[in-house]
Amino acid sequence: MQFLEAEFVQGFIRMANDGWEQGWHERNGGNLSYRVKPEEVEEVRESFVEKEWQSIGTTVPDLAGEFFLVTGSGKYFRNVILKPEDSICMIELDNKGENYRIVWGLVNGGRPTSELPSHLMNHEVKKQVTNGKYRVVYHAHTTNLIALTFVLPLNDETFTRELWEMATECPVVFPAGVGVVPWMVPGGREIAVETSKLMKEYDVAVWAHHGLFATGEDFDLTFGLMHTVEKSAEILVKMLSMQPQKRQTITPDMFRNLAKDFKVILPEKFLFEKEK
Ligand code: 2HA
Ligand code: ZN
Repeated sequence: MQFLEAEFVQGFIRMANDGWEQGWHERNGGNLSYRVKPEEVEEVRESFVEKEWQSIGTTVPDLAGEFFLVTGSGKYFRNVILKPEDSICMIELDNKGENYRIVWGLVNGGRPTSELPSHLMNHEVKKQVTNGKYRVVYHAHTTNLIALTFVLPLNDETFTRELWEMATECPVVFPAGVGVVPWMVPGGREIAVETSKLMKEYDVAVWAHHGLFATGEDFDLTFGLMHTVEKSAEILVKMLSMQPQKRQTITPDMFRNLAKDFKVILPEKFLFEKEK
């Protein structure tokens, strides 16, 4: 099969373009990665041209030998649908999870996303805690959520509770809540370590004054998660712009009732009584 015809490649390209159309990917902002299934690797293996091994910049032993489809460093989400072979690549990890090599794409040169350490460390944690179910890691510069990181205290409890209150579906879509990483230099191992620690517990991590990371089983669920969190952030920005106090909202007991009917577990640490 032609590489670009494979369903997982088509799904990746569509998701990148959906993010572009949402306005979350100015210039080269954001990045996307997908842990490719073994049978999908075989579908496209005949297209591989293996390049030299390079250091990942961190170690991910539980991902040794795996293949990933990733956006390229400095590449624009806008261009993924127009020239995928120049904008994205498939990489293979070595048998220690220390090095990668490009096996397809980035035909005009370049490297995988500058956030490769964060993507791979998140994949490693999610592979462990979901028994291999999760395959997608997505980073976007979501406008309203970023705006909130200048206004709300930077902790998991506040972000989770405020986002949950803005739309009844939120606690059902992300019942575990969201984690918050304070401002850190992007692109390196340190921010990757902090983010992947949060990913043991959450599917979403906020990067203060920068953007969001979302993880999930497939493209639809991961994009939908990003979209739901950002929509909720937009409602909160609109609400705070009208008046600082809520006249009415969803209360902790209402969340407990919702949890019962929708059969989700909502951690009590997010259902605190607020000070008046
Ligand atoms: O430019 O979003 O975090 C890509 C990024 C870095
Ligand atoms: Zn970014």
